[in-house]
Amino acid sequence: MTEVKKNRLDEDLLKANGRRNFLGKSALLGLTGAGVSLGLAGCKDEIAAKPAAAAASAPALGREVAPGQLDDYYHFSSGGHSGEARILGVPSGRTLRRIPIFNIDPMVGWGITNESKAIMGTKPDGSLKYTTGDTHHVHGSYKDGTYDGRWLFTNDKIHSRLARIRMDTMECDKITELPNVMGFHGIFTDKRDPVDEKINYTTRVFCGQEFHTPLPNDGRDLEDPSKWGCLFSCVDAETMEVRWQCRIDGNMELVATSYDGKLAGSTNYNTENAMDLAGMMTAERDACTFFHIERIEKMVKDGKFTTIGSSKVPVVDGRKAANADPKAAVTCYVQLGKNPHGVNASPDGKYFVTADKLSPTASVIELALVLKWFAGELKDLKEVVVAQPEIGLGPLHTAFDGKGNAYTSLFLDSQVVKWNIAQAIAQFKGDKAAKVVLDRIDVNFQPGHGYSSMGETKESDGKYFNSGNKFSKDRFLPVGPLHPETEQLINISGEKMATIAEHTAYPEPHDGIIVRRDVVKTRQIYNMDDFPNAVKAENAGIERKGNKVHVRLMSQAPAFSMPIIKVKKGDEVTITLTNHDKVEDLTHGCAVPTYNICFIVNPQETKSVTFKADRVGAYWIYCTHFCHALHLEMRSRLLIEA
Ligand code: CUK
Ligand code: CUA
Ligand code: CA
Repeated sequence: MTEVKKNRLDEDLLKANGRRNFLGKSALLGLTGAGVSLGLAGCKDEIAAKPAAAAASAPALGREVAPGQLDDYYHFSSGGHSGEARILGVPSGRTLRRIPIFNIDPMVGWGITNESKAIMGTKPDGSLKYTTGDTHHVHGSYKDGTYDGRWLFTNDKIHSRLARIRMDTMECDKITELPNVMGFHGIFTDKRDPVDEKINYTTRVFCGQEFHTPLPNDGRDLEDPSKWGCLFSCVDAETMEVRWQCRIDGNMELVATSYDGKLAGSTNYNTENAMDLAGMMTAERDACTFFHIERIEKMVKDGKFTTIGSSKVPVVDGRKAANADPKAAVTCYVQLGKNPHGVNASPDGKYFVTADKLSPTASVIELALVLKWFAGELKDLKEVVVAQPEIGLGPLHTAFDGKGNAYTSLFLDSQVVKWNIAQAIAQFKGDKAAKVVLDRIDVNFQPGHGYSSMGETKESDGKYFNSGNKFSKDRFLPVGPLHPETEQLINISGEKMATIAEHTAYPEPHDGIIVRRDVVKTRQIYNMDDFPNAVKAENAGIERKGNKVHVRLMSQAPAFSMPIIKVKKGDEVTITLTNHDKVEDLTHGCAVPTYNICFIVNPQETKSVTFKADRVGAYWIYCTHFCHALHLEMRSRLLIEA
């Protein structure tokens, strides 16, 4: 029991003692290095008071989560061109769940059942419109500046779609395709309403467009890039409808939102509006484009917008030429380093920090000054950049510890660098004694995103940092030419960063968030009445209407409600299956051999599939999910007669 406690972070205890005070105790014991302070952070005083040697000999502190014990954090990760999202445990690194979104997943039946197809979107013939996707960023919904555990949102870069995941079941429930957008990359939820004080939660999701295209993309202007453009889209978090779009100059990479709800920003690496690699690197400086949310919504309200092609979504002009007057502008373009990549909001709500990829700098933008510029009270927009520390080569993304420090991934240096924001500002003002860079750690290898525990909220707690490394090379057993990627967990609770663990990731996660476990409240059993097509004893059985046959089936371990199902060749068969087991973790499967059908039903859940019975014969419908000692016997005969 003691062993287990040692590795647990106890939030209440931390609060009661005060983190600084508590970590101070660890420091007094002379404990530095991998995971030690993390491991001790949650233990009772008598454990902390143990001799240093005893504590130091504990195995892999901060990483081990004993059998049967739970992780302290959820790690919600994107899955790149796998098209899915994932849930891992922190600090164990255990994979807890994969959430299919834009991909097909036979384990759950995503892309196979009628219900999932309706969410994914179908062509007139009923087949899926798309079966591929590329998820880069996962962000949660907010309330009072921190996660409210309601929704996750993620992007599909290939087909410019935004997906919503409900966090009680961890299932995708809506997907929206953005009109006239290609290369939808950056995404961020808003954190409150810019106007209404009472709306202190997420109502919008902002989506950036990375690849400019003709607008509309209907064959016109193919040879005239001056007419191409990029749209910043605002999606309603509740209805998932696109509220408005804002056309800008250049492009959009990552997106960030301010804690007051007033501003969104997006890095802009192609201010050149170039068509090729060389062209996109000609300007010595690029920009972060800022959006004044309240003003854009006012313009939409006042009818000051256009529409593009067949889309009815209002499009506001955010290009430079139309936004020269600060007092009326809906956008501004803040100059910073060359080809910037990430932009992240500091948890104190004061700054956006950009990682200037092709410059060795990060840029710190003070948001109050951006608002001052929009109010016409700042002479020069350049003044909003209050620091630009040199931190290393290939900076991509920045995370925060809630103690004033930033952690930026350096792709080219293959490092994470810890630096202090206040010191960077002092240095920018001329303080030669400022100590900006505090620590560096090598990562294996070449990091993309880095993110910290609760780091994108006001509750940033400075414990864990995950480095999403793009190459693993020789770190794991070789498995052919395709290597896994590395998620490298780093303890950032002390002065020095220390690696706790490395684990593999199936390509290719980009970004993620690390969420305290108490934020997440999942349900274990569905409510049967939430499914309008639920099969109950009174409607179970076969119903025929012409050549349309509806098989209403129930499952209860270890049997399906019908041992035999007879249909005729040429019938269009719909099987609706409701799982009547009301026991936690008692899931059944349903597979139909040679008909390409495979899905599961969780306790009290209903799903359906439809197929054409175009081949005669006997087919054993069987349960795919081990559910009972008689799981293998859980089958039903489908007889398709000539
Ligand atoms: S991007 Cu991949 S490492 Cu899509 Cu957020 Cu930076
Ligand atoms: Cu039901 Cu296996
Ligand atoms: Ca550029």
